[in-house]
Amino acid sequence: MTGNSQILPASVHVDWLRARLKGPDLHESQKTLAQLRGLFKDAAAHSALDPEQIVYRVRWWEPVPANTEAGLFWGVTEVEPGRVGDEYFMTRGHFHAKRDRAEYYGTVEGSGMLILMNEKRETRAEAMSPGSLHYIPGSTAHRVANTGESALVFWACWPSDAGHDYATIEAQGFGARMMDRCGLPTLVSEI
Ligand code: PAN
Ligand code: ZN
Repeated sequence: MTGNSQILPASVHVDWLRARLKGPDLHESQKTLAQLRGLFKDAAAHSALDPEQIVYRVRWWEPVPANTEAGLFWGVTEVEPGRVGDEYFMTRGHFHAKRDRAEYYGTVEGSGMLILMNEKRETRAEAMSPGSLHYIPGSTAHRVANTGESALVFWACWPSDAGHDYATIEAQGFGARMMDRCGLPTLVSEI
């Protein structure tokens, strides 16, 4: 065989202008309003909405098995525009199970807020707009709210051994919520 047998086509491609991932063996998940019961503050507003409404979709690539030490995953999340009462559609949010694992987010389309909370429950937000790059340090829970009128699309790159701890957020939430206040996205403390 010639040396060319070592040259393989890339298996996964990114449409950089729209961020979408294409390739075999990608993982996909989506969350509907029904699956996000209990996430939003206004339960009455939640039950008045179509339970089948999709809030967000994730497509991601695991080039190495989950929990592989020192590997990396790449994913793309699309959060639909919408609100439950005054609260913007958002992802569930999580700490990484291995607390010290960091992550990058990069915004491609739309506008939103990256909500970050440290282990002392101190909560802050970074504005997301096309091109914005966000470093999420270890020990920092992260959630994204779509504060715009169109889909919010961002890519993420995280360690393959990070894991996801959803239970802590399900039990305690974030220290603040991203709410529409007179048409402006506002971080409203839960305390
Ligand atoms: C992202 C998130 C994705 C969906 O890929 O998993 O945006 O949010 P939830 O996982 O909170 O539902 C990431 O942060 N990976 O680690
Ligand atoms: Zn993460």
